[in-house]
Amino acid sequence: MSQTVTPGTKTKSKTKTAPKTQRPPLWKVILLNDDFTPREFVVLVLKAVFRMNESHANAVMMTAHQKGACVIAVYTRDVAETKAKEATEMGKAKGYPLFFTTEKEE
Ligand code: TYC
Repeated sequence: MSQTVTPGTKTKSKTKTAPKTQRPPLWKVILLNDDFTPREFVVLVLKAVFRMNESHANAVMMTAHQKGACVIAVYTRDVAETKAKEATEMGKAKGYPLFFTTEKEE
């Protein structure tokens, strides 16, 4: 069997296949509301650990305050877990119940 192939011409099926490069799964960091941590302290932690500016940190803090929780960012699992732990520890060091958790993004 013979087939003429023009250089640079695709002879295979045009059906799209999944890319070979896999992106790592992402994990959400979630801020939980509580009745004790001062609002200003939550904002301070969001700015320090999650590199948020004042207005974004305020908006995120208020969403958690009003709705009970707020997804604040997505990272690879390692980074998400490290930041959640670090931020929770900052509250703990001051005696506050401030809590950050992580969840896999589906
Ligand atoms: N609810 C707290 C208060 O009224 C403030 C707060 C907001 C705490 C968001 C945690 O994730 C939080 N002092």
